[in-house]
Amino acid sequence: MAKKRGPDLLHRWEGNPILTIEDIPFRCNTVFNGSPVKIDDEYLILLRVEGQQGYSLLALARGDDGYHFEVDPEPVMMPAKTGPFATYESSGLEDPRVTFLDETYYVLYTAASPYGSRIVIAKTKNFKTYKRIGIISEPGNKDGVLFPEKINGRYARLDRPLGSFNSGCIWISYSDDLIHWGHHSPLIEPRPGYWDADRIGASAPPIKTDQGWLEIYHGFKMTSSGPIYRMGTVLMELENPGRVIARCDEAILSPRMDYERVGDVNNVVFACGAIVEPDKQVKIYYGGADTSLCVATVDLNKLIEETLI
Ligand code: BMA
Repeated sequence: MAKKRGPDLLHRWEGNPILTIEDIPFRCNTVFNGSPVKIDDEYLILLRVEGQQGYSLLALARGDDGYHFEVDPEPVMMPAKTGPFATYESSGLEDPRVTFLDETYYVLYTAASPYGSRIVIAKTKNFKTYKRIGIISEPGNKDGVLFPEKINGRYARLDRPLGSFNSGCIWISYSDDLIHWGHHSPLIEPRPGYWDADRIGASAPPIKTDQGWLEIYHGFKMTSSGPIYRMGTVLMELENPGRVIARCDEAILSPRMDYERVGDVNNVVFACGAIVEPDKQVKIYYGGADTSLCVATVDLNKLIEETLI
């Protein structure tokens, strides 16, 4: 008998969600989007946790198999109360993305405030102490992800400045020092008629593969009952990632399970990072309905193949 194909390319872990507020040792409203790293055999996930006040902060989860996690007793990053970052973080720290580069873990997160979203870069070596090093975008920008290596001698990142009609494209930019960014150019845009018709943004830090840089991004399509957030992929040239090799037609994951369908924001799957295991299985960590953290897996070659179709 032919093997039954599921509706999604990604395979959800049967034990999803991996984290809910029941797993957070301090009182909070919700836990959702998180960015993973694997250091030796330990998995860490930098999590977005929304407090009861309504703004988000960052917490840290630790585990040894990629599926079971414990969360540290205290948040690891709170919105700055004083200094140059405070003005732009008064409504919280959102959607961290972690990249290992130059022996350092860099965290790009969205600083939220009445001035609009801005991208901040911070760094850590131990995930206990974090040093903010710069505000690297104008207001109206978010979804910043840093490439894990320099490209032709310059740092590179993707982000999503808001464009006309509250929509926006994914852009690429370059920098010599991680603080001052330029050479901005659009990479991909929303596609009318598709699952990513109305808004898109970078999700995971780009993954280097033999065939190019693989970006797992998110997109939404507006419906009469609100947006549906899905995940997809785009492949960029290794030497010049501003050039797209291929983009998936089909979403790789759509909200279908109750924990993706129903929550603080319904119908959302939203990734902030992935781990590529030595056997090329990819674990993609994603928020479900802005109310839990989940994981789904897929073979890296399959992900690339489906992008190239
Ligand atoms: C985006 C971000 C994400 C969130 C998603 C769905 O704009 O704010 O943190 O998961 O919306 O609400």
